[in-house]
Amino acid sequence: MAPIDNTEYDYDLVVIGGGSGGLAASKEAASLGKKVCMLDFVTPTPRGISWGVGGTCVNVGCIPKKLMHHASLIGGEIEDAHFFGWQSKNGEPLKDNLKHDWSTLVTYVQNNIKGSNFSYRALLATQQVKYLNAYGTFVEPNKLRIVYKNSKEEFVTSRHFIIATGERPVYPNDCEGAEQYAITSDDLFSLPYSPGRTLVVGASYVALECAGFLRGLGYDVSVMVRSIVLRGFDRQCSEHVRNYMENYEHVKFIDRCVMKKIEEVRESKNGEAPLLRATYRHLESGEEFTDEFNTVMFAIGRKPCTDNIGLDVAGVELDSKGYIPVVNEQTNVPHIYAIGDVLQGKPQLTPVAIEAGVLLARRLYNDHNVNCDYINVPTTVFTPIEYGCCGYTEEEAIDKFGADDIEVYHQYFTPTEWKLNYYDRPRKPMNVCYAKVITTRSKDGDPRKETLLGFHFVGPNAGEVIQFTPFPLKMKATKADLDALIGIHPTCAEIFTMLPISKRSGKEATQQGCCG
Ligand code: FAD
Ligand code: NA7
Repeated sequence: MAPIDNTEYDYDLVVIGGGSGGLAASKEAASLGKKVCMLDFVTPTPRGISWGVGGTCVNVGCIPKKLMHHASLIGGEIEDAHFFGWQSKNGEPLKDNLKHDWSTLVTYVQNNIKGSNFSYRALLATQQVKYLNAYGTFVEPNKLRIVYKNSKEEFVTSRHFIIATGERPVYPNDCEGAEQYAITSDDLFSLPYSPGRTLVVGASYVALECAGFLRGLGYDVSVMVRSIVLRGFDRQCSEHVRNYMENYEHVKFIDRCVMKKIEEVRESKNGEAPLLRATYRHLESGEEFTDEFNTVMFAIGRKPCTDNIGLDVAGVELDSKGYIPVVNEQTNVPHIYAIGDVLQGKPQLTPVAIEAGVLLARRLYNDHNVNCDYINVPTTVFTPIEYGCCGYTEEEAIDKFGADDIEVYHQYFTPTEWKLNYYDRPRKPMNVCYAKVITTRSKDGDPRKETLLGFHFVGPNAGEVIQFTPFPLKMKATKADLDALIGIHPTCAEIFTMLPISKRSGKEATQQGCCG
């Protein structure tokens, strides 16, 4: 913790950034009796879009993404409803009478967001956090210049600071017309026109999730992949997600290509999408291709918002990419802390930012000593077939323990709800869901000696299924503990209680029966 300092300051704590981490830390510190100020300011996107307090998650991240993903899943359910007896009043399949309206979805999603912005402001007021909608920059190690939207300027001093400024999407610097004509996820959830034929550039989870729900809403969607999809996730599961999107959802994948130029063929008017011409290049052959899209969205990475907040003046060290190295959220400057997406090498997820913020405030102001545990953090990719995981990927386990010293148990399966007339269904074939558990290997095959290392689940409601898997991982439970669990039937999650087939055995891992 920071050394004792008897100087008088305006605040005990100033939090720069009012996203998931900043809100959590501010409220916790105020609840512990501290005088807290939280700054939150959104620099508009190149398209001029900005939003209210709450940061990425609630405005342009998790929440609108999950709602739009859900909108696309509803479409899939309606498509299947026929097999469950649902039809229009004149006896037609509902899917034959279906059309999605983008502007209705955007209106409801944006109303939901505005409701959250409002309740955050109200909560900050009742919890005695001074909220300023202004941009903060260090001018001295204990002093910030804060600038409001109307350019009014003030200065505040504080004993402690928490940097919680998050990240923003980047545009490529080698694609002509990118910033002028393309969007990022920061613009998508409030796009004022129906996106139409869409090209998503990038192959991370943000790219695949957005491509997935746009396709589910009925748009023609292509994804441009520079190298591999879902870098950092388990390779087998990542390719499985991609294959599902390609083969059953008919998302088009443009492999080994990068963007070169975007031109406007027809501008957006009367609430209609523009028409853009995209020129892209194959990385190996160098061959150039041209195609037309209504929307080009870059999801090629995000940059920490640390370059324009005077961290050099405060003396805070950054790594070469602008992330902040910390030890238990403390930077190299003892009274300045950092949480959330700006941290070097930590999972960039909302619950991680919240947990770090709350625990940091308790350690600073309540004599607590619990640190944020960044290991075994679960996550889910909300693609058309969802993918949830926690712990080691198969590649990481092989790297760490060696291929001979790990065991991989796996099983393809079909959710009960997908089994009616599966041969007529375009999207939900048999045995396309998949579960995999990675363990250490016991040479004598005794599951009591096989420690659990990782859980992977590809199927519906993956987040709900995977949520409790950090628990056995943190408890260092064994495969025998897992086998001893009794499932809830008929669910998808029960698959983890019956995984007898190891990859090494070479046995068929597709599911044949269903109830014993
Ligand atoms: P942020 O929430 O980004 O908040 C930072 C705030 O600080 C912003 O409001 C910013 O404008 C403000 N700010 C920046 N500089 C200044 C300054 N100098 N002065 C004042 N204010 C400033 N995570 C999940 O857990 N689950 C998901 O499903 C998920 N989906 C996502 C989908 C998308 C499309 C994206 C982009 C992200 C998603 N994430 C998801 C990640 C999650 O949104 C982030 O991990 C989380 O928001 C990080 O919180 P934070 O507090 O670090 O930063
Ligand atoms: P990520 O996870 O950093 O991934 C970037 C993706 O974009 C990845 O697939 C890259 O491919 C690809 N990429 C990067 N540059 C290019 C160019 N120039 N052309 C084509 N493709 C490119 O970024 P996200 O946008 O998903 O953000 C993730 C963050 O959002 C996460 O940290 C949370 O905070 C929320 P590569 O594998 O490098 O070839």
